[in-house]
Amino acid sequence: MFQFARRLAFGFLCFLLGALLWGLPGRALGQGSEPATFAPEWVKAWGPGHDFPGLPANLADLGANQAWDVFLHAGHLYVTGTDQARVRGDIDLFVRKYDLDGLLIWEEAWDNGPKDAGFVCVADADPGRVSLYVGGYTRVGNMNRALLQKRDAADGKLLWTKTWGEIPHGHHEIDGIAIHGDALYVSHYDSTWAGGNINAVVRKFDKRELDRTEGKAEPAWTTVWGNRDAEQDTTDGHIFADGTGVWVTGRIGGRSLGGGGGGDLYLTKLDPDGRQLWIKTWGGDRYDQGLSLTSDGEGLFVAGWTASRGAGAFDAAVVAFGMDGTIGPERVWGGPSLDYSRGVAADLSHVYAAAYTKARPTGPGRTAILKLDKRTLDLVGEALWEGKGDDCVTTSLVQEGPWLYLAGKTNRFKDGEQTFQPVLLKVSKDFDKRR
Ligand SMILES: [Ca+2]
Ligand SMILES: [Ca+2]
Ligand SMILES: [Ca+2]
Repeated sequence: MFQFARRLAFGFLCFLLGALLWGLPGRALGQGSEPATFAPEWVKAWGPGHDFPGLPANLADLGANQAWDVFLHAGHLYVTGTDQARVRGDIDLFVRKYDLDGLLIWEEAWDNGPKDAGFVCVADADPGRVSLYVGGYTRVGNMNRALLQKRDAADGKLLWTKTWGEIPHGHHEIDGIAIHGDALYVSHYDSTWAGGNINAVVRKFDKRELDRTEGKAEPAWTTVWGNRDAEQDTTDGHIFADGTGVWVTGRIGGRSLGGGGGGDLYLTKLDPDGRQLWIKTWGGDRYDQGLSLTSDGEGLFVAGWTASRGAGAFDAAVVAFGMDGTIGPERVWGGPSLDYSRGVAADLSHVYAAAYTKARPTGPGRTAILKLDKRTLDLVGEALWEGKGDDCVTTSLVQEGPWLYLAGKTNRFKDGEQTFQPVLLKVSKDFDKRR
């Protein structure tokens, strides 16, 4: 529940912040009087979709029907998330496989408890087959336990499930998985009730041991950072690993939920033995958080949000780092109301970020794609999804060749209803050249 409670708190806070700015003009995009728009190559939205009854329409990144991650491997897209479509009020994990033309190859649902969530999926080539790892949480008794699954990527069949978590009434949520050789790194955060204390955690597993024990193997090590008894120290979004260790982002040193309590966006590096080599922070006096990252092996790009800088409320932030933690250029983007970015990808020349933007605090949310010069992070393109949308297709973004693939949720196919569906988009990297 904490995932949702956290976003609820964020949403209300942003609503309050935004309400103070109610009279300001609502142009979210930076340049020009009419924002450019993009038209997806294809759109896949599914399920009858219904969120919590009575949920205010202005609460953006909250709900039970959402694609939380998309992963591209060997010409296929893997998508995981949550949906509420099968049994009202019961939230299930889903996993889907598509080809790059949007053809659905298989879908699986996992209904273990009242709340089961998939937040990250990673495909990996084992000898003789492609495997899929899925991370999230499952509600068991009075706690949300961290959830790690392995599936056969050919048909989605579940091979094993592993859960852990120690804090009664607490929340343990996996948001990041990275694989290098036989090393499988999992990032999660562990929260006490209502988020009084949150700790950032990475565990390393041996892939072969997990297979040999059908998921029962213990981690090779567990590393925890931040203030262990207080404060909010999270891991968020994707992580990256190579032979020298693993890089993780999130928020460190926060003292309350929502926009208060400060805390900073960070990037940290752990070596293959779990030693924390360094941690670098970015932000100001107010709330700053890294929500995901990507790496091309030569540098890292963290996407998130900042209340310390920008045009008002929260703004989206993209921050470049060297592999050694050297802080590089940054891009802060948004208007007077709520903006943030979670999906981020890089190719040879550009960084692409999926951003959520609100023109007005109580208006619909819109999905924007930002195109940044990879070296300077100068904004070279920006566009909103065309049409009258109410979307948040910003939770994950991957790229290959001339295409971007975005995952999130949308309300645009249920016009007039307060309901969202998980959604997956394919968009040209030349989106900004259209129109
Ligand atoms: Ca803590
Ligand atoms: Ca801060
Ligand atoms: Ca803003």
